[in-house]
Amino acid sequence: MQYATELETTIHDMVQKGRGILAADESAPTIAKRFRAIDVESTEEKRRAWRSLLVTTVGLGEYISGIILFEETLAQKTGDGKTIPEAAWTEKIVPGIKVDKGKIPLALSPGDLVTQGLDGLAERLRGYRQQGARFAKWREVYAIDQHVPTPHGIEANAEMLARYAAVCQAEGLVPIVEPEVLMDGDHDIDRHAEVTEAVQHAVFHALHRHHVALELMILKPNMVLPGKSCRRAEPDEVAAATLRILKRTVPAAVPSINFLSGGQGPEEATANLNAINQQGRDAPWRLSISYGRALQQTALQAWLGRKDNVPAAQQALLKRARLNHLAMLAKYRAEMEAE
Ligand code: 5MM
Repeated sequence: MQYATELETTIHDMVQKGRGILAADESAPTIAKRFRAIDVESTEEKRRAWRSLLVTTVGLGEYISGIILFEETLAQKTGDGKTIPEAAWTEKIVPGIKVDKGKIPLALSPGDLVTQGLDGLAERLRGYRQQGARFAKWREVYAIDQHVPTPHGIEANAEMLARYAAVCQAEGLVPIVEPEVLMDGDHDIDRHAEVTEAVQHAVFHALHRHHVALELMILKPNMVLPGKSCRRAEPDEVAAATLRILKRTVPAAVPSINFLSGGQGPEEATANLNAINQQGRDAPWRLSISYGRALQQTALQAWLGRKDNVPAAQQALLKRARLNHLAMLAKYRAEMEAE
């Protein structure tokens, strides 16, 4: 593989004990929704200010090894004139880029979704690399109801993820492969487990077909949880179900599994990660995070779009990052939230 050495270096810089990934790659509609919750209009300047705040948090690099950015952010600058990717790297946080173009219905397969963005991907990746991105991320989304995802939907999505990952490795960017089985619905944890197992199985089969080097990618899966309208599960139950499914489906060659938070509350996501690391001491992969909302939510609420709130927001971010760092080491306790 042409870029094997670069890919190995990126994996080395990103996959480290006690460090995880911050997902700050919200597309325009999603960041507008997050800002609306704090009464802030989503202008380019506000998005620049928010993402600058994240990457200029002093000490963040102790807990965070990678940040997923949105296309617009790659060219934006922090107050001292560094680009956002450069500012991230001053904390040894590897900058990466979300490269999918969002989900659409899968034609003739009612209820199934599929993600678009493969056309011209190699050219786009070359441009992102020049702007400082060293890894990429692509998300496929699977809703659950009685009829979906269908076996055909699962296969079609796996094919997309594998084709994306192969193009990334050919162009020298580490692929984060993100198949997200949604928590929305009233399904129980067993149904979520059943779908997650089928999805992961198909994804790894497709990655193999497309010659993707598993050592040079990162998996970003959902945890196995009951649907949002179902009863809540305790962290030990979530950890047992999640590890059971991942051990059945994810080869040991994958260096790291970085969970998405998927709508869990910040404390819930940290407690579940802690239980996963407690029960997963013998697991072959690192068990870490690639959280968006569960890392950013408390910081956004402290910021409220105001310059004078930047230090408080950075403290809030640092606190969540540190608590998740402890959860990666299986040393988190709920009492620490109040400290
Ligand atoms: C599932 O979403 C990813 C992880 O975020 P959470 O921890 O909040 O679940 C996240 O990287 C997501 O892919 C981005 O925010 C982009 O989402 P959109 O919907 O804007 O493409």
